Amino acid sequence: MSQIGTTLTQFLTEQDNSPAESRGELTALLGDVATACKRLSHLVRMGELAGVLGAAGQENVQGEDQKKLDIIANEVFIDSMQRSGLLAGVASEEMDSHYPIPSQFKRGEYLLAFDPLDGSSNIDVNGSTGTIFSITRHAGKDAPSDADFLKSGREQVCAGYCLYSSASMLVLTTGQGVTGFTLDNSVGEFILSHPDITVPASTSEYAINASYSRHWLAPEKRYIDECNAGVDGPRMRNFNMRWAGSMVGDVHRILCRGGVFIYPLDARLKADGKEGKLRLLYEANPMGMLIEQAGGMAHTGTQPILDIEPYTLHQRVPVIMGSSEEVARLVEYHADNIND
Ligand code: AHM
Ligand code: MG
Repeated sequence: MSQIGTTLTQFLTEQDNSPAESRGELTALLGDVATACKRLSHLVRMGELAGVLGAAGQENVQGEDQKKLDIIANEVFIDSMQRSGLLAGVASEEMDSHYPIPSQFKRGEYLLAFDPLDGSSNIDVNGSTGTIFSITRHAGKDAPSDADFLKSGREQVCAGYCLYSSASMLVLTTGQGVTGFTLDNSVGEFILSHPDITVPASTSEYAINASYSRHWLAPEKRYIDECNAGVDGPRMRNFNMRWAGSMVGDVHRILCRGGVFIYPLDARLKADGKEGKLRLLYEANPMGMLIEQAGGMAHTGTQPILDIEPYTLHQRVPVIMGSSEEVARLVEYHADNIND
């Protein structure tokens, strides 16, 4: 049984119960993920001293302004991962279509989808940011196409994030619960610090960007109004609100102490022809797997996030995830609304 103080590699080796022919693969792949995260953690920490702050002066495929660090993080991650011999291709928030592993490197049978620097509006103000990743299998030896990345969240073999905050933490699941590792900069290793992370079923804390409240649809309006009515309202208790501006920061808090994270579809997004803000393949799916593995719920309001069959690489979805009692309540409000 792994104990606090175990290194990431030791933990993954002990946990590995895959068949002999693929044993060690995920450990090696996650070792490269860890290396990429250590490199990014260093850059984030250096901030202005490394010349990485500020805007890049260009947009990504989704029409969002890129920060310098969005682009650097994408490059650092690919550079750290492409020599693994285990990946067939990589897809990211910052690239229009997937990146095939170049022919000079060995091609493997896994696909990596990732958000290089989530919460990038926090970079310049030294707020929390993170990297989110999702790993699936690629059947066969052929070079993948974008369509090969379109797998439901249930097909993820591993998912996680690295939080860059007061400490850098790698939190991951291989389908056997959720474990957190803290970067010990003195030895350059992620060390097991948070074994068996579980999300409490009940909570009195929610996370939503309240500045969009005028655009919310009926289920979110009702849910948040009831929370805000406090002890005198139908919930008969006071709720607290937190919004980190970084999904990694918010989901990390929820994994630590419970809560519900909501980035709903609203009238503003609908008017733009969007199905949500957050992306399915490299934000909602990996975070959804972590939350479910920790005993919580991850839903769109109409279906569990992990059940969605994706149709496009940068697909967006509404997200409600965290403590199961609160997610279930908001999902009920969505059902009531359909029936109205
Ligand atoms: P990003 O990947 O471009 O940084 O966008 C995702 C982020 C999430 O981390 C965060 O929860 C959300 O966008 C914040 O959006 P908003 O600024 O609309 O509150
Ligand atoms: Mg993001």
